[in-house]
Amino acid sequence: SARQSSLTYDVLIIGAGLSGVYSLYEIRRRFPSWRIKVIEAGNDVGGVWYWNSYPGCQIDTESLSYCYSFDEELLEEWNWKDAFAFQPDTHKYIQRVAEKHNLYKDIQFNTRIKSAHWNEESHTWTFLDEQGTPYSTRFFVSCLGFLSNPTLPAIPGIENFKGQSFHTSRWPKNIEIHRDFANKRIGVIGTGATGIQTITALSKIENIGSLSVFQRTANWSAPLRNSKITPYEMEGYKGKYAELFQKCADTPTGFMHQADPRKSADVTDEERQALWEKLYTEPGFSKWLGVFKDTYTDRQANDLYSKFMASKIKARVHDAETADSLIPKHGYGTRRVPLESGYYEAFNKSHISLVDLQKTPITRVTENGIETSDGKHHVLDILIYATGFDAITGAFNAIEWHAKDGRPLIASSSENTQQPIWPDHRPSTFLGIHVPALPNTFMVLGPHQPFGNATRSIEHTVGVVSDLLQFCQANDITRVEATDDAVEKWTKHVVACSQGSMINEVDSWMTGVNKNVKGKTVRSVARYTGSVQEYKRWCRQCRDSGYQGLMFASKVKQNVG
Ligand code: NA7
Repeated sequence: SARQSSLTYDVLIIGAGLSGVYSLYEIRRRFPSWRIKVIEAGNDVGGVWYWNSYPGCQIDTESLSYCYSFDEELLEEWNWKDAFAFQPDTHKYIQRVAEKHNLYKDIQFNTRIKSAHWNEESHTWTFLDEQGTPYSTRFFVSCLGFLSNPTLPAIPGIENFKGQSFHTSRWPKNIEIHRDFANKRIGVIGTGATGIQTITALSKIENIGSLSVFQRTANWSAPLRNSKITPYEMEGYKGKYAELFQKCADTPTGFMHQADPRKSADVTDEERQALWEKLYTEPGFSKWLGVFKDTYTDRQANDLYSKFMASKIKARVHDAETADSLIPKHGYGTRRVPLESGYYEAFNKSHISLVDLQKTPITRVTENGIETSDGKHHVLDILIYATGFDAITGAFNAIEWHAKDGRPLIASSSENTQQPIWPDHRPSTFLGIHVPALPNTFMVLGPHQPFGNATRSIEHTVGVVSDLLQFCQANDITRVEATDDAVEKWTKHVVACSQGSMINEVDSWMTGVNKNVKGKTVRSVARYTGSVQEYKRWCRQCRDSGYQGLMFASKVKQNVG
């Protein structure tokens, strides 16, 4: 590799979750002589599976289809205990990957990056951590994660609460629920995938005092239907991994599930009902992704399915008013569908209550509880914020960027008042990998990457990035940047693919809205919803055309781009 004395690393990776761990493995494998480093804010590998250790935290994707496919030996070795693994197991799995491939030695933990400066003279990035320690690198691989920057609710008085309070992704490691939550009055704000898992888990702890659920928007949730995997079954699955990964490669999302090719109206009422009932009894995302193909594009089709799902909720919740509050007003599946294991039944317990914030919004948090607009004071000992994340662009927003032209990435500041590269948190990218004005930056699981199974997506993208690095190495290229044309063309394509989907009509982290984050109020298209196959085709075409859409330059040779 072309080295310069001032350069500390050839590749710096930020984040040691599933993206960062695999990036380190693969880039080191392909470039054995390069100096590669991973910087991680937490004190272990795992990313979301490190940070989110709240009770009941588990995956809604089949673990067999979510794990890495690259290491056949590990597939043979690893035994999943549950069809949908709980967080401790997924975390152990990622630790095992890091141990097996001796990755820990190149990962620096407990280090949070605060700023990034591009140096045009040297074609390098300089990152500064919280302590001001610099890390210089030629190439930067962003593995920052799309749900890694937690947000607290913008509610008056949250700083006044005197009891214990924390965000679900910052669950205190020393809590023993049976002991510490005994007879306590607990409040949970938020009913997304995290809130639903937390609430369900807490509802199964017999000795808690009370549980108050503060729900602003009801979410459509449906049964996960988890099951144990016996050692005998696991042996059988090991022979079928190749087939399973192929199946995932053939679906538009990388999940094992895909839509029924028929439209809702192509079949009789009875046939429709029969498919829905069947999906309802199946495990996993099939009741989100396995439905008739027009369910999220045709309002009537969606209404029918929403009614079916509403009837399921009504049948499970005894109190009619509570059931009514738990049934969402938006169409089924237009937000991420959280999967549950007894969520609705929780509300049949006398010590668990739902506070419908549509009817009685929170007015403020007090020293010992929450006050709602009806004047009621909900007294609490423990307050849990399941209030989600500054998603997708949020981890980028936590770093102060100094692009090639000095522009900030997302937020302007008093020191830097220039128009940001992503105004209103709206991303523009090339292939969801390249960011305008941030040369030598490659995103894994960044904005505009395909919606779907994260690990399948990671393995593909890291391959694309590694191919590009190989091209750079072979041609002594020290600077890579997407052209404005390529960014415009791809970003337009991403937006075009999203059109016609009902998902765009609803605020959620998937449409880039979070009212707890300053300026994040405009809906944007943050993920690519053309198919994974189409995405791969774009990436292949870019490479096979000799990287059309990218500009190259070299500090070693004459400029080559
Ligand atoms: P989500 O899905 O963003 O859910 C956050 C929840 O917190 C949601 O119910 C919000 O209500 C609620 N929230 C946020 N701010 C407030 C305020 N100020 N007042 C009341 N309620 C509030 O995050 P999750 O962690 O559950 O899930 C994130 C993803 O992780 C998930 O989809 C999986 O893919 C894994 P709102 O809906 O905004 O009205």
